[in-house]
Amino acid sequence: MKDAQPRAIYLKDYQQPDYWIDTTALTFELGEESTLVTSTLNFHLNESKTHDSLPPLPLHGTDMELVSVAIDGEVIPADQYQVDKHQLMLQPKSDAFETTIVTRIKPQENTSLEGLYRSSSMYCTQCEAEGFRKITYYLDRPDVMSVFTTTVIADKEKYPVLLSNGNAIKRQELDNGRHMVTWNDPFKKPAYLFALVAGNLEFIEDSFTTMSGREVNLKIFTEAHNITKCDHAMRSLKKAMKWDEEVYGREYDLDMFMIVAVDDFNMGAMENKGLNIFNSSAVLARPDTATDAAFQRIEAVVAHEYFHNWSGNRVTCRDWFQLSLKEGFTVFRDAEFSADMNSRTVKRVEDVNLLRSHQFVEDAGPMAHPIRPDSFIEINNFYTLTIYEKGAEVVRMIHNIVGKEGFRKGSDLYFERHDGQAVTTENFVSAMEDANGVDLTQFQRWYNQAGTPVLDVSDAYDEEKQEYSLTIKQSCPATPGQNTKLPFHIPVEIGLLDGEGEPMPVTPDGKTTTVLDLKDEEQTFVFAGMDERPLPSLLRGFSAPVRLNYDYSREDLVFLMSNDEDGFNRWDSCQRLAIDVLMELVSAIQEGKELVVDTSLINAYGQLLADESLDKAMVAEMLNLPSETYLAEQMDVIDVDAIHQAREFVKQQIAAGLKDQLVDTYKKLRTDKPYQPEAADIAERSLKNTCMAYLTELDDVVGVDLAKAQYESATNMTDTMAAMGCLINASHESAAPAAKMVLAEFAEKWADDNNVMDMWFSSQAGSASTKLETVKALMEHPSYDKKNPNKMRAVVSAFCVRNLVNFHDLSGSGYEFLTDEVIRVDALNPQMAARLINPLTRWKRYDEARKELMQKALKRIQKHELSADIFEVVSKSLA
Ligand code: B3K
Ligand code: ZN
Repeated sequence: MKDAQPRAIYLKDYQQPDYWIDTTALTFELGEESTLVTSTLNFHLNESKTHDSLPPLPLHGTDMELVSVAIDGEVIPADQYQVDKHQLMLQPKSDAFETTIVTRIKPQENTSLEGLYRSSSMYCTQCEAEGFRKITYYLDRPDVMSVFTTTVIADKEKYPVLLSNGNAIKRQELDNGRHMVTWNDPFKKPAYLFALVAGNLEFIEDSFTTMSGREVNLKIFTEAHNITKCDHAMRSLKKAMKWDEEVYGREYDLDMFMIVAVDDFNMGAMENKGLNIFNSSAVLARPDTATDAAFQRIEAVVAHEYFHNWSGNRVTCRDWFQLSLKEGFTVFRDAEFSADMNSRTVKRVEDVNLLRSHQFVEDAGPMAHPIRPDSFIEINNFYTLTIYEKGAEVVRMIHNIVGKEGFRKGSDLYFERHDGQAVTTENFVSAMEDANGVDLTQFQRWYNQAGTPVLDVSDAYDEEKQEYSLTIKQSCPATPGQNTKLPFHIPVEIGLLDGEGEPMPVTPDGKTTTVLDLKDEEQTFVFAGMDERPLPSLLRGFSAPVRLNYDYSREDLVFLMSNDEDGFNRWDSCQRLAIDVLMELVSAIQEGKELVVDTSLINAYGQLLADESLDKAMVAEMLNLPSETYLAEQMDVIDVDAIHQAREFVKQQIAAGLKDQLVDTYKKLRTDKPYQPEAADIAERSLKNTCMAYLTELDDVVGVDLAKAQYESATNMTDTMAAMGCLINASHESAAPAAKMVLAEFAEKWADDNNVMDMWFSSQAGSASTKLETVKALMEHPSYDKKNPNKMRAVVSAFCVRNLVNFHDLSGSGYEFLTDEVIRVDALNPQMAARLINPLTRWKRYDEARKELMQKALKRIQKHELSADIFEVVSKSLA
């Protein structure tokens, strides 16, 4: 370890700071060698705390050189303050005072991508969660909110664009070819929302008139070679601004809103006040460079960051245990936005897929935590699917409990009550309760208890009484530090179908769908007036983030697939059927039995293809077999080889059984319409490319020829990538030469486009047909960059997360590879290392041989000098 073992901090220890900061004035002198930061802070004593005498003032600060400290204009000699690796301790002499602190930092050498750093030719910042303390000494905690004024001084030729939060209030030419711009942000904010950008950037510009008639100037900045790829992000921003006014009554509050695209970024984007900084992969798109998925992701991320202006910035978090207050709520908001802009059911299916394949795994693993954790060692490890996606599910449940109008009343009250404050998840729930007169006391357990609840459902029909009853039992597995759980309040939306597939009334007033409020460990719900035994449609719309067991027969599932009025459950029934068939094959493989695919699955798929009245995007979703990751989730001891083999076998059988229909559908959907990233067109491309993927599974030239032809004639990146992906994935020999040719041609054409090359890398690294040696060779490719997070995600994570058979190779070579990478990256960028290591933390789920190898890998990492990030993950995984 670098220092003493990092220690956990606890929510129960939260205390307000002894001092508040009213104003923060910063001056940055950006130099080629180092940057000088001068901060002038106005403090006052926190009167709500009792003090015998003036308490000391510890300021956070790390990785910087302290040049000088002054209080109220007087320089303090070094023996009157203490400074160490993590803080600067001052002793105030009055209850209101001004500090002036000068520090020197080296952004050029900052590879952690936290604080102020360089990305290609520019300077940029990332301060959430605790990056501001790498810039200057400060009370770097979200409950300390202050008004910021920022002056940036830099060489004018190299850095003509100098940006910070708020409005530019002064510009000036200086000596030696330098210039200076001063920005002021009138809204009080915590330091994690501070941003600075300096570079030779171009921009596109637009404007938005808010609901009260104010004109807001919108700008998207990027390096010159990417300027033609910003239009989609701009359109998305304007849609998001309008939607937030219409749906939440939220208006933008500054005269200017800016987005900057940077290539080196640890996550997707950051909601800094008025100056969002984005991973270039979440902004840049042109039909020839980005897929439908990228277009949709950009729309969602732009909206997400914009929505934070209210849910996160105007009302922020009291401490980092409250992270889901802003993230869960904002993910819910962006999901609803995307649902309104595109297809609601498809969006729901995508989100539930992500949750079930990845968040459920997290919730069952060594890092499991409630959406409001009660302790952590390194907060960066808690930007998780649990905080974000499960957090959004919890907000969605509240939305469904109080209804759409009730939710709006609740959010209005929340924003009005807490504008300008740093608050807790309880404050959010209270606003919802107070605005609606509901009691969410038991519901709050969702915030404090980790783990995915399990519902076991059984039913009975009493013909004489004409009564149908559903008995639901809930339980929740133990998670680290929480052995037993209290019952959750779980809203279970259901419907009942009669023998003809018609919906039956389930409420006294004749509604065909209803929500059962499950609050006890076991509850029975009785439905009267049932003249036949119904088939239940359970957990409609995935009304709660739980696993649900009910003993459906395959016939039941096929029946629900075509008759359920709930679109989400039609998809889910199809998934359940596919899982059932696939898991039967997994057992057959393990027992060395002959493999036979149940024709009910193939027939059901055939019907989906035949029914032209269905939404094409949904058909594509239904034809997509559950991922290997999700299938792994279904097994007590994961058998990656059997899963892969079973899934490949089913794909081939489907392709063989439905070949003509697949070719037909493919041909019908081929078009030369100009590309539009609109729902209907996306749906058509998605179904067409799904058909092609099946056809390339067949050991004949039909699919390969289609894919080659599509690659050659494609007019957009969606079709190009789909064709290339099919050729890479095809396991049979006839596809190999075409795949090789296409990969070479693609790499030559797109060598200079980082984001496009990321797709080239990841489609190979994530494919089961790519062996570890090839992955290592990819990392020597001239377009690879060993320090760039997008490249690491495209190669290392794609291999370890998606290419399961090769990563889990019994030789242990995949684990060795990841171990080496984690150790290498941890020394540069701990946040990234802690993301990469994730697949190793799941070792308990594998067979003895793999368990041992994975544990050995974790122990090898543990022997190194580690960041707090990796220390926490490794020690919790081995505990
Ligand atoms: N709030 C940022 C995430 C910051 C992550 C810091 N490790 C992006 C977002 O959720 O909008
Ligand atoms: Zn967010």
